Amino acid sequence: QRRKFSVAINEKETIDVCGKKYQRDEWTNVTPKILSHVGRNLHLQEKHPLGLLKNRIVNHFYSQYIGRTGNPIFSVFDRLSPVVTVEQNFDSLLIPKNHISRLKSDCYYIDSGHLLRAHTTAHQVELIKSGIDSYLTVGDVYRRDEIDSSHYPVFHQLDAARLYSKHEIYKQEDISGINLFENGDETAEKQEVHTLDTALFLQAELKACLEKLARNLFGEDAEIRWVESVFPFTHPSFELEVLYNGNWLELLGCGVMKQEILANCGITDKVGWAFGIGLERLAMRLYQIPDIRLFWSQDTGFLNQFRKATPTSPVTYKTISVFPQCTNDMSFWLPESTAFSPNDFYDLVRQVGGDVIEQVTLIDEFNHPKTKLTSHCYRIVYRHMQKTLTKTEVNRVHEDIGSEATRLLGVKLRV
Ligand code: FA5
Ligand code: MG
Repeated sequence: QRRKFSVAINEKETIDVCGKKYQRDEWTNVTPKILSHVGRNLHLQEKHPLGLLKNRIVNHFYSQYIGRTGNPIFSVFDRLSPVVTVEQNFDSLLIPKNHISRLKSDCYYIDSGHLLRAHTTAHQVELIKSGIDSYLTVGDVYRRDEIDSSHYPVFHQLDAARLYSKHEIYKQEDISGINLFENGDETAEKQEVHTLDTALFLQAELKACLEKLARNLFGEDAEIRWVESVFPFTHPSFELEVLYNGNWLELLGCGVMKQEILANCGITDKVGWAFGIGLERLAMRLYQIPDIRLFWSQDTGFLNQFRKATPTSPVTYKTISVFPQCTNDMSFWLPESTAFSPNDFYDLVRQVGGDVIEQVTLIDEFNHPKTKLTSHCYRIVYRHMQKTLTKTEVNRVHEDIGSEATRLLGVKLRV
């Protein structure tokens, strides 16, 4: 059965996403393959490992953070549309106009004004503007990236923010002499408008909150460490890492919210912190899931292992069976006149080959001294999750990739 590659990347005028039509323009780079993930909502499936993990984190926050009225402090938003504006994903978070994270080679744009969110932080400003002081958001996020067992172009994040007013920080009676703000200098520890006390309070609350979460998930004696980091929307910023099989694994990014963002939301009397966690990495660590593609599997051999689980039950995933890999290289000359990014090729490989593609790596680059042409050689590793692929099946997909790359990217195959 020959694979049909019917909806080519640039062949239709409009695209439908979540029931809305968008006019294609020069920014459009979202593929049908990527769009087929929109609406799967793995994080909303109660017995899916991502749904179990999400509920485990939500339950932790519900039980640990309770307000004066007895209600949870954090509200949960897990059904926000993954289609966001450039303003939401970038501008509202003070991400500079020329920041690399905005590039077409890194994001899935629907048109020049819309993209599939690259992080759940895209919802921060709308939620805070609507009057919410503490929230958790959970959702699918989309990034163009390399392909291997721990990178997939769609993954899930859980973001949180918490705001504090002066009387929530200083619980004593008379707080009239205390200021959250000053007209100072930015240092490694604080923003210019925060007093050092404000900044240190927020940093301590944030770290305590996340250490408690990490210990809930990984046990009291999990080895964790803080690493300084940089985000355009927080200062100071940190990453939390956990020791996993002898390697430090990055779990999340976080920091003290930039006061300018709160000011843009009309908030002048509160300060806050925020964080964003990648759910797949956590789930892989928690359930011993060896390959990120498994989260998308509809195979009962995978799903049934979680069917009886509750958010706190320990599940250790057992690999159903391992089928052999099949490796095939492809070399081509890059087009002379148009731009070419390896991510374009990675997308195309995924588009044509689907989930039988396990890895794609650029293994060789060569510049011809006379013609000035550049050639790339990619190694494509094929592996089916449920069966052994025959050489003929692999060759057929490999040839399809070659002819689609020729047709759509303008490359010239070398034989
Ligand atoms: C962010 O996305 C920030 N929005 C996080 C944040 C929120 C910082 C609020 C400060 C305040 P980053 O790109 O590092 O940051 O991604 C956050 C987490 O998502 C990572 O720590 C990692 O766990 C996960 N993640 C990132 N890229 C991938 C990927 N390609 N595959 C799987 N997980 C990933
Ligand atoms: Mg990071």
